[in-house]
Amino acid sequence: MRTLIAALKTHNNAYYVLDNPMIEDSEYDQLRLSLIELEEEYPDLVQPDSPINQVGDVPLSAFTQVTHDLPMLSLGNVFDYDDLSDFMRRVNDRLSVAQQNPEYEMEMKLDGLAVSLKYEYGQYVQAVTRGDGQTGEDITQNVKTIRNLPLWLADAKDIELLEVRGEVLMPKAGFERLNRLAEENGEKTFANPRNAAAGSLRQLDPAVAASRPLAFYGYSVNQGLPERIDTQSGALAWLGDIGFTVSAVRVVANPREAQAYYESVIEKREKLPFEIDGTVIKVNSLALQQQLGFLSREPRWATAYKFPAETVMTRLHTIEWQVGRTGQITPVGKLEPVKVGGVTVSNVTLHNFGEIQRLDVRAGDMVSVHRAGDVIPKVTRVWEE
Ligand code: I6G
Repeated sequence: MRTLIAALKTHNNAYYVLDNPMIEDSEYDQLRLSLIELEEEYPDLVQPDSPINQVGDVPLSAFTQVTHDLPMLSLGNVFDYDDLSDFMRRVNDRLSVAQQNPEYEMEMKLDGLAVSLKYEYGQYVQAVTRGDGQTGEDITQNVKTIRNLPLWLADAKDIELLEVRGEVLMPKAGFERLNRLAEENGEKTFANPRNAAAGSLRQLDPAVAASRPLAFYGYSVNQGLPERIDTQSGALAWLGDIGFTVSAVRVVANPREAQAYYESVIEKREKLPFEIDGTVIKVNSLALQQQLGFLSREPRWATAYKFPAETVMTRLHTIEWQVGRTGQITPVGKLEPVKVGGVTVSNVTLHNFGEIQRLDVRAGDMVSVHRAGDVIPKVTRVWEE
């Protein structure tokens, strides 16, 4: 049973998190079946971390509201190097001379949904959405079906209450598969992986949630962290050690190093298996975090260093017809200039008359313009309302 569980965990991670299956689905099913048979034969030996009961309980009629022990706050934003330096200067202003220029921890800002998990003596007991920050919805049954979520933490069996927060997301490949399937079945498709993840967590039937390719990435320990751990980077390393998936961490010393990390993440962005919308920078020392505290609803010791928006709204003033060298006529939308993907855009190709008909776009419309990476900007939507 232990061998089968270890193999299933490896393959769940390869499939749901890395999106790189190592065996055929039929072989995977065979492994699962072998474990189910052993569990039926030896019910007393069913292991607490068995992935078999991770496929969804009975449907709910509604979600219960749960008040967070500690509020789930949000992060402030910075968008460029100057804002980032200002943030780090403001941190310094609140620290003593001896505490100046603290170490910072950085990680990617995953574009998912924040959830709070609770484990009692190592056993998974609850998952709650962020909600309004004070009160969220109990989504314990749905989150339980997430394949890379540890249900049993052997290394935390002596911890009365462990609260881990993190992000539930749908990897890009799983999202595309899900939408392709929905299209084939004539069902509604999701606009993006984040919406798909949100829709999956809101399912009242956990069996539906179980069929969705979701993953959980931990980003903080809010209760029950062993006392010997005194940094955010240490907390994440510990989460990784006890069985959680966590994203990679970089410790930086100054704004230049922070900027270099941010730029290295932008470089990697397209190739990542999931969507991100920036990076997060936190004072690494947990004691200094405590000392710095909060301003209204945001921590003073952390901020999101966001990527430039890739989809923005603007007005399409007119449509002009350009005649190319070969005589081909191309409609070009003249936009109210707008910053998208880090550059200012004032013209957008509408390709051909068919595209204008498809979008039903007219002079004077409010439109969404999308520009990602080096790809030319395009109109993705017309806002009729
Ligand atoms: O919304 C968030 C995403 C990622 C966070 C966060 C985070 O750390 C990587 N950290 C904090 C402290 C908060 N929100 C409030």
